[in-house]
Amino acid sequence: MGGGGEEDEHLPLFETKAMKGRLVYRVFSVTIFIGICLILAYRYKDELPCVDIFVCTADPKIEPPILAINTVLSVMAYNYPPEKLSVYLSDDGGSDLTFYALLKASVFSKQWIPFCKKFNIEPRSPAAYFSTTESKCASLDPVLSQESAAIKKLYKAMEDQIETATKLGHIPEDIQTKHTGFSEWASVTSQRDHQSILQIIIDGRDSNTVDADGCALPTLVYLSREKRPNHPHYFKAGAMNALVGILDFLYLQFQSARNNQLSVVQLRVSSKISNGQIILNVDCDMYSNNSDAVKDALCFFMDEQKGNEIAYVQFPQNFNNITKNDIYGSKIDVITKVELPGCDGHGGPLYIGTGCFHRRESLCGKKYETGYKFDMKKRIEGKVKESVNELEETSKVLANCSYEEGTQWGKEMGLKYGCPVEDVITGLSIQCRGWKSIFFCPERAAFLGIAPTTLAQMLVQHKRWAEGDFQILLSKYCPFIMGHGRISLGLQMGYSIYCLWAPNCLPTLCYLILPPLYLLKGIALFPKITSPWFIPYAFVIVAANAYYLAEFMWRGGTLKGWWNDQRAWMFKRTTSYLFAVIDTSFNLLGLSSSGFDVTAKVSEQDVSERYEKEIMEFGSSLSGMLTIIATLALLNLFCLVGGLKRITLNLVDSGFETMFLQVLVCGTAVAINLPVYQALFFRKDKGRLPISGL
Ligand SMILES: *[C@@H]1O[C@H](CO)[C@@H](O)[C@H](O)[C@H]1NC(C)=O
Ligand SMILES: CC(=O)N[C@H]1CO[C@H](CO)[C@@H](O)[C@@H]1O
Repeated sequence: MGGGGEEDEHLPLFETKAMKGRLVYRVFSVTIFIGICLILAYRYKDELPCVDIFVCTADPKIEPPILAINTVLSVMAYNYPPEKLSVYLSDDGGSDLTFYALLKASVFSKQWIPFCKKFNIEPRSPAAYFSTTESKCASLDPVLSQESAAIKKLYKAMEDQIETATKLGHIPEDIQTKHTGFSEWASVTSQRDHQSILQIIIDGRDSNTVDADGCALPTLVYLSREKRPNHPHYFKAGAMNALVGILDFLYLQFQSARNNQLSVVQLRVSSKISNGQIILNVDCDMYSNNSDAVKDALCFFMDEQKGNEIAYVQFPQNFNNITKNDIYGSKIDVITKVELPGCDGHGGPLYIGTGCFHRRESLCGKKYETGYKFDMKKRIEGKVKESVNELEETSKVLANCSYEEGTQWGKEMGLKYGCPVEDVITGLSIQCRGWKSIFFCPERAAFLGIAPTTLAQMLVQHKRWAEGDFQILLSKYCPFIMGHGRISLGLQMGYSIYCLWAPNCLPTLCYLILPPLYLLKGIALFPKITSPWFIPYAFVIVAANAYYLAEFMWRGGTLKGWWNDQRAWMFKRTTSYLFAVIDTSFNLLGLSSSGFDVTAKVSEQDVSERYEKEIMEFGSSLSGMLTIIATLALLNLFCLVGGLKRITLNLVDSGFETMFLQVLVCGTAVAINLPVYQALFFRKDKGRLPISGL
């Protein structure tokens, strides 16, 4: 000790430091927790509940059958006892092509599922698997590479057959004779006018139906509910409700209405066929990227202490085709990594319509009661003794138009009708009935979908969301009214972030129109740089943007991605949100009713190429929205040039000092609009902005 020099003597003998990477450690402990849950789940295999999976598709042109069956195959291959898994493809397009693709997929699944389980491959959507890991596996394991090549050949053959039929537009006669199901289409006049079509393609109860390894297969059902021109069909909410249903509705909430018919009215297709206690719903473009996701979700529902109050477990919406700098701001990372976890802390996230596990009862309208305990093991079986054909016949009627007449479907039961974001009000009502929900955002995405690849797709999608959320605000479902006293104030505010998206268009439009016009005229709108009132402006501008930038970068974004995100927000606000406000106002005045636009999931070759090069796709359609974007861009450019000229010619009193903020606002708008000028004046490709079209 004494041997050290002067300086050494003053050094402490030990010190305590906060550990770096506490976040990493927390994530690590969560994974260990999940691991332990999984081990428990493994130990109690018999106690696992049955899970029904609904895959929803709406239009075979926009969402091609091959996309839908890849999702179906990925969820059929979950690491979960197949006899406890049932997969329903809800085809609102009523297309025999989709049915044909599903038949093909059912045959292919007999090879695909054992292959997945044998080599534990991920992801289990064949298209995704063959496009990613193929090259890697070839060199590693000779057995795997050989089998993989064989499976790939089968997959390609199936894909070819489906694509040939899709190109042809109908199913060839010789194929039609191979399955009686096709005869249903003889009486289908159009997508909007047909009877219920229900086919149990794989009957999980049948011990003779096994995969190539002799293991059981999950039940696989094709459903296209009845549609008639004079019956409202309520889009996805209607499709989901035809499936949901409940058999063991013991609490008789609606008994006053129709006591004796109660059990009949609540029954819908899946409750009749499989009646799993847990329901997972995914959009047809969202394949499973983690074959253990079902078990992960069950860890929440099956927790002894807190599991009983959970109505749904929402996974974030992730995308597999986002480019590095995300030109359309699709990644919504700030929403999924900051806002929704925030809602989670206040009672639970919104239900966002896809990638969500539900407790069947809460979705069907049950109120939460303290002390409620549901025995996951207890499963009330449907009439399983019926033969497949009988079961098809008796289940089919449950998807008919007339079935919902005079019932609580769409009101107190199932998904709510009458709003473009039926999922959000459905989630809100579930929470108002006393249930909690969980937002689960694992590092590895559990579901991967397709993000918009053109500006038009993105703007249309956002118009629907913003319009739906704004309608909620103005309706009796307003979070502050309906949620008052039922959910926490924090959560009410959480909902209002989205409900207030649409009216955001007004201030944005003001900032994009007034400062440039006044700049051109030489009239000052903001304080001079030398004025003390300049300080709060400077502070708000710098601090708010710095904060948002930091938040964005912290979540793994790039600087350019942030800039693109700002542009995407500006476009959404000046077009999608504006149109949402206008349409909602018209709606309130009873002038028109809104429709539901499905966003296209496929794009032309050259469009994809431009998307990958991160060149914005304006295209020629949707001219209303594009006209606004181009006009605002040109207005700002013109006024900036005019205004700067006026300042440099000293036509304004102490020019820059007075006009600094206006030049800043206008200049930022011009900088952010650069791709618009490029598209207007310099680009020659098909994705440019046709000046003549404006
Ligand atoms: C999807 O799963 C794979 C593992 O198969 C993983 O490496 C990848 O990171 C996941 N994708 C996302 C976006 O999390
Ligand atoms: C980068 C990327 O993966 N892009 C893909 C996104 O999805 C579209 C539509 O399926 C594909 O065409 C792109 O190649």
